[in-house]
Amino acid sequence: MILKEKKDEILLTRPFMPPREEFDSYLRRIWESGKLTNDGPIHAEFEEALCRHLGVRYISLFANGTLALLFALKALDLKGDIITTPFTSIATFQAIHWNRLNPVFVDIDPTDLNIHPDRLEAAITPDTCAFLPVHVFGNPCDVNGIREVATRHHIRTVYDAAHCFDVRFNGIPLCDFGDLSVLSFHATKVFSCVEGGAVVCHDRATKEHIDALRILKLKDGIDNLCCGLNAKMNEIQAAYGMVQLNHIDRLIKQREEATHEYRGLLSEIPGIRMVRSRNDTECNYTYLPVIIDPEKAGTNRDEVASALAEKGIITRKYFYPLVSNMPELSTYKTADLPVAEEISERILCLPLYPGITRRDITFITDSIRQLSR
Ligand code: T4K
Repeated sequence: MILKEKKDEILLTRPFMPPREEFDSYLRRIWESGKLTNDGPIHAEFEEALCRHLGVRYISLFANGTLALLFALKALDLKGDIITTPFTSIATFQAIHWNRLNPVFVDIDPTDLNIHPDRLEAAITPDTCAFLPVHVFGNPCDVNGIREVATRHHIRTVYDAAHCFDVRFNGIPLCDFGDLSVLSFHATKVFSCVEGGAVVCHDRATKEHIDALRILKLKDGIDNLCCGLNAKMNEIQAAYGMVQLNHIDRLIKQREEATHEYRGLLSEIPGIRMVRSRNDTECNYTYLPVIIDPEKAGTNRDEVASALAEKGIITRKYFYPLVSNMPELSTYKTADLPVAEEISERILCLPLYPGITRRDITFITDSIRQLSR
């Protein structure tokens, strides 16, 4: 057991920094061409490369995941209520809010922390215009159940798949479900463009519509300036993404190995539960969320987070507080959300990134063990 204090911080995550020379070759092209943004050649290459890598037909790139989500909703021209989860990033709510839609929060399932199709169906009213489920921590929602409910009620589905790069469900890319699906390429994500995001859609007309909304440009004499907004990805972000693609398989493998290491060590500590992934899922091991049961663990989430912080171990309480509990949103609260409330009080994301050492994982888990009875 490693008991000594560590001097260096163990961050929640560390972005993979690709070899400089690989990025430099793209920078050279950009410097030579002088084309920095507005649908340049590397942007086009990156879209194609991503479609091939992920196994989807159409992708529209954005400056970040929040804007991608905002534009996915915008593209569907929705009006009314949108049923979503309170257990998510505030970004999910922001996209709803900026589209002047009303969020209706429903409770989550305690096993996968996602919203269940039965809950979605029970919350439908004549004002419901769409579902916005989130595949939290990259664990798939019940996509088939949600599709069945959505089809029966003629309701559009946009998935917040911010955590889902390279996740596959029954062999199908998870980001290919729903009418639209949205990825984030933020620096803290499995796959990064420094900042970035994407909307995945199923047909060319929808892609062209989304693309036209996110660029300040006159196209075929039609002006998109009024209902659109500048939200596109630039050439340097796209170049960074191209380089990351060369390494992503190995990076996910390293995350998988670290996750297994954690699983073995955490299973010995009472009251600590890792969120299980489904057998039918190829995971990307994006986060390392644990749920701490205070009765069984003899300590609680906040005590663990503080004690780890004192040792330089950086954690995050994703997602606490619940979006529905944020003071500015009190007018939206629609129902009791007991499972989401409890999970948000007990969840803690532990450090996980490619290259985290076995020694660090042992230090982290030993530090938690010391707190539990
Ligand atoms: N939907 C969902 C479900 C989401 O979770 C998110 C974003 C979105 C939509 C929107 O996507 P984006 O618009 O972000 O593309 C982070 C991220 O900013 C955010 O992307 C993410 N979700 C959210 C869950 O977490 P913070 O404020 O917790 O990250 P920060 O800066 O505290 O960093 C966490 C750790 O990573 C620290 O230990 C430091 C380390 N780090 C971070 C950065 C940015 C680095 O080592 N290098 C870095 O460059 O928000």
